[in-house]
Amino acid sequence: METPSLRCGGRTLTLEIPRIMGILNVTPDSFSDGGRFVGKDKALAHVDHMLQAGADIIDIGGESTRPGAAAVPLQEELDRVIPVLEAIKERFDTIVSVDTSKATVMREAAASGAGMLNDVRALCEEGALAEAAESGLPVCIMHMQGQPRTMQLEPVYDEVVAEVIDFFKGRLQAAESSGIDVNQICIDPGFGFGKTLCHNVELAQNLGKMAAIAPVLTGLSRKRMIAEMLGDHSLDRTMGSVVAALQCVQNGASIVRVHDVHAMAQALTIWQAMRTG
Ligand code: 7PJ
Repeated sequence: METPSLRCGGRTLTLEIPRIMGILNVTPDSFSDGGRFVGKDKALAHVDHMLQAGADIIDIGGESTRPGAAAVPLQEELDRVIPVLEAIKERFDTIVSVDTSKATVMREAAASGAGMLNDVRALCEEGALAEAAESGLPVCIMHMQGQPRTMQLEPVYDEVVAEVIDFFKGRLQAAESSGIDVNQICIDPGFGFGKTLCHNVELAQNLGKMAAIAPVLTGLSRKRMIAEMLGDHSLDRTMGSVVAALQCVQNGASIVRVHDVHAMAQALTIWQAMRTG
């Protein structure tokens, strides 16, 4: 099989080795680095740090989707994301992904040099399929049960893995019908988005089945599931997150979305060296 690669605007990202997507939150309320990178200078300093540490993609998010979070108005999301995106593109030669569900944000992001779209609502919002098609950019479509405000109240599945895979098949068809090149799509099981710890673990164990459909992206960095597995919500989640992400790679993930790029990059370097000799 040919190694998949993503055409990210002017750059190509091959997926023959695992890739790191570094998280840049530009929300005032994000759970782990809330408010820290809202200022442009701080955001740029953090991007510089993540790129030096080995990030292949920078993922900017202006809508908090943590459990319980409220919706963000369009203009506010544009004001948070677009100036930072422009500043990054001006200063760094890297692939910038934009974490959004809104068609207008996708359009503005593509016009401002974004190299990828990352949609936790899998292009289900009005106009999103058409904007993604128009942009020609790679898209990560994520599975979520419910909406952020209520999704963790009582997630229920008969067969979590089969249901998530069926969802991806449906969204891939919808994307293709809208003119999106299916080779430009990554899929993400959406850890913590309407899932219990058991659901999350079962999905992580079955990433290979998803990787047979499309390249898999996973994000579990610093999430509650890490604290739950450690049995302690007061502990630092960095080490747990790195190990969990590495296990996702082992199980078939091509891209890992992380806060702690330096630690992740070290883990992947050692993993590669020990595998390939
Ligand atoms: C994810 C995301 C994820 C993708 C967030 C957080 C919450 N995008 N955006 N996958 N999570 N593709 O980072 O904890 O898991 S926001």
